[in-house]
Amino acid sequence: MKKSTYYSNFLLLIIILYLWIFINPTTSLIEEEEAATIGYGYSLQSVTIDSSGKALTAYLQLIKGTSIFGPDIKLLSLTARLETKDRLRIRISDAKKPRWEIPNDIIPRQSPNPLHRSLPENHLPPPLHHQSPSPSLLSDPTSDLIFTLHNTIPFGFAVSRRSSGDTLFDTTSTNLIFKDQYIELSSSLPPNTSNLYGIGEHTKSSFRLQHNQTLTLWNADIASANTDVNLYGSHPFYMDVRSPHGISHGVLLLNSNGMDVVYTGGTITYKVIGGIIDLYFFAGPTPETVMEQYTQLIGRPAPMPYWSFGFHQCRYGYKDVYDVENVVLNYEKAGIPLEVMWTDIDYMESYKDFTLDPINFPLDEMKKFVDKLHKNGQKYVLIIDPGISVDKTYPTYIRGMEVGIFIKRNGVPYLGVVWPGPTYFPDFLNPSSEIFWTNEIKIFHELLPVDGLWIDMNELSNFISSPSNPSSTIDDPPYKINNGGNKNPINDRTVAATSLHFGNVIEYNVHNLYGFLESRATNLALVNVTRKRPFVLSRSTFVGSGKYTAHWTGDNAASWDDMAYTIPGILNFGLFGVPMVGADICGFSGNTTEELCRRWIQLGAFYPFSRDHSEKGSSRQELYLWDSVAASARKVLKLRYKLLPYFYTLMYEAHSKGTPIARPLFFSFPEDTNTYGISSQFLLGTGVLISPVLKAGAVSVNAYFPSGNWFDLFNYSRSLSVKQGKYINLDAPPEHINVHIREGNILTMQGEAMTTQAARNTSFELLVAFSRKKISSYGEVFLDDGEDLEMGSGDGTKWSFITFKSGIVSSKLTLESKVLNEGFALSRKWIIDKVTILGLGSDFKKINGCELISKQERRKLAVKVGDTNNGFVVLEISKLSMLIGKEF
Ligand code: MIG
Repeated sequence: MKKSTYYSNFLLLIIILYLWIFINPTTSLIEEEEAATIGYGYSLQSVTIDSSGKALTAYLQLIKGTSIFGPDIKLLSLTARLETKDRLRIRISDAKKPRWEIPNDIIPRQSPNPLHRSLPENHLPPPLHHQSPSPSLLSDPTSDLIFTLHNTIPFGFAVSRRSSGDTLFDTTSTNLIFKDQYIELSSSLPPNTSNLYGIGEHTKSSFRLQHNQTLTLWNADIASANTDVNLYGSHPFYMDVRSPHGISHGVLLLNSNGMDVVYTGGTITYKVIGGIIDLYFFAGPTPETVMEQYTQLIGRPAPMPYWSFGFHQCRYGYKDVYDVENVVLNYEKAGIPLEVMWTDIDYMESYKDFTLDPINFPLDEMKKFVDKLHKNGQKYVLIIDPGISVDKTYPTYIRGMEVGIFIKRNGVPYLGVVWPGPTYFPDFLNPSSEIFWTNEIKIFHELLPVDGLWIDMNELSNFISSPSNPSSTIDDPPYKINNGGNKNPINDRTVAATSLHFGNVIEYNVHNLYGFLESRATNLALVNVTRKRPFVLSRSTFVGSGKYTAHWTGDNAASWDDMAYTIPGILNFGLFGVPMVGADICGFSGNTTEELCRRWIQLGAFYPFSRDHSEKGSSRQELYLWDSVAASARKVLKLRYKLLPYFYTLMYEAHSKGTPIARPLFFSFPEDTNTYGISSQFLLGTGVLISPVLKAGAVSVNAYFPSGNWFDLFNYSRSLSVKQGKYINLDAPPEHINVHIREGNILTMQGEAMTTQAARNTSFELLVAFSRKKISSYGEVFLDDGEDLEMGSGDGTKWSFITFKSGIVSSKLTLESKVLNEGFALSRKWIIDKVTILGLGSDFKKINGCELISKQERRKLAVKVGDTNNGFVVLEISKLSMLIGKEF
């Protein structure tokens, strides 16, 4: 055969192989190859259940291996344990050799297995009698979760819900595969009743996961304008909301290795290239309780400073400090509140962290600028990147080399290229990195007192890809995850997988943890340096990142689609335990338009984290640049600032219970299955519904309203009475976004202002959306100084928590408060000056009188009866001047 024909045949073969892989995207090679092989998988070897009935250990013996992706591990140990009544953990690993597991200081876990002793080499566990028909059970009567281990060939397991008999997870119709660099675990799901949310980070058009897709997790610097590919963070967690009652549970595969999650609707299959199976089930049964249970394990979200709920302006490409100062000035002139001014990498000298460009951002001017911001009650945040410029005259580099802080490969620091050119990357797995990082931040903070830090490029992002080391399969593992949607090499534009971290841990295993670790180090550094509650914004995240950082959804484009996709993006991060999340308002890349920017600020004013940001070279998009955008911005940000106490109280709820700030509708309406598929609206807390315009040219919005009475927050007398949940076509003229409060909620609001600090000095207003159906309407407010390290802990002298209840008691309408820790609220002399009550029937047009009763006083109050609309009466009680810290 001539050489050329040989090659062309070879090429043809490769093309055929590729085509074959391509047309079979959801079935693995193993399933294909082994479909006909009988007896593949593992069999149970011995099962021990401890006396409490809450923990079980078994050994799994390989029946027959497969020939691809490397040799199978012959003996596995399995433990299952009800760690709490609401949490079941199933752990499967090599019985004889430790494998990579996420360190306990990253996510603290219980010791995996009270029964398991590492098996000595050459020792086999006693065989099980395979004909034994009875499965082994973990079924503790206090728990709603039941674990069943089936003694079949191959073995399988299932998790079910005691109260409903529903099967939550079931591996029995599939085979477990467990190799060094390939683990496959699959469960069947009831496709008609199971609704999955989560598994990210990806940009998606639909919040509910659609069937027949592969979700890849491998942190990458891929712009979020790309849909359905792996992005900056990895969260192998989903919530399963079961129709028709919305009974929910959560599932976490705690694993930091690269993976593909294949979801068909009828099955979910994890294909993981390392680590172990460490699977957690959270019993719910409501979405809120799933979040409470999930964040109990992974860590509760960090409290965010009060000021971070103000409006933020950023841009990549600000020319100099004067440019930035003008932006601040123009916001003021336009009467649009601006809380935080940001600078991107432009401020640095040659893109080196902790330096200032002496020409365009000279220290003296920057100091004056930051000082002026602070005097105005405003804040300043800037960006830092992980890559440290390799420059022998650069102090940060010199100090880093002295402590040997950088990730290594082949015995020397791994050399990458980022903005400054050649860079080394700090190894945040190294315990010394915290001292190093804190010191760098301290030195810089002494020069320029920044209020928060923005950490970018921490996937890790690298402008070059290193060739694989041919002598191992680490850089180029046998199973190719679908990196970048294109099965890109895992080394693609990141640090090589064979690089080494502290303790000789390979990058391969900890790649997805880098952003998490940098967030932790940055958070701790800010705590040490400022002694105030830190604000960190990280692009890359992992399970548990919420305890250290906020997140934005990265590089979207200035397009209508991308604006719409921010809603699923933000809702997902709520489920991931990162409630402080936003998206670049008006769009990052490409040129925005007046209309898009106007609609985007209308929506973005209600993101938990609200920041306008754009790319260098794109047209400028500060909100004051167009009159119509400025007018809209004033209107919606005014409402945001009035709602600041509500946002902040939701932050407190997130911090104490893990409940997201921005929530899917099914959190409040789990019995309404129509809410399961909604991706274009969201709730703030339980009762504020945001229904944005997401289409060019539209002046109305078709929005879904679950049953109940809803009141327009921009105009209280406009209301909707919805008997049964339905879509309603609402007017949405160019300057307007529909924001409604549902009956049964009481909002604690304050006045509008140009800064959060000024807003906090205004008096409170209670807005009661009265409910005739519910026994009482409810609301709460958390108050503290907004920047204490702790939020709501300690001896209670530094915070107050007040709840409000309203209902009809012996034919009188009442509103009462309960105050926990009155001291703090009283010390601030905060008063409630106004109460507005919506949703009363026309019988309230005539009122006999109104009285304020508290321990201290009893006085008559004047009530204004407002317009009747749609059969509702609005009552206003003003000039109340009652201390919020005193119960009434
Ligand atoms: O290579 O710092 O997502 O927000 O403006 C791009 C410049 C680096 C990516 C971030 C974006 C930021 C930009 N950064």
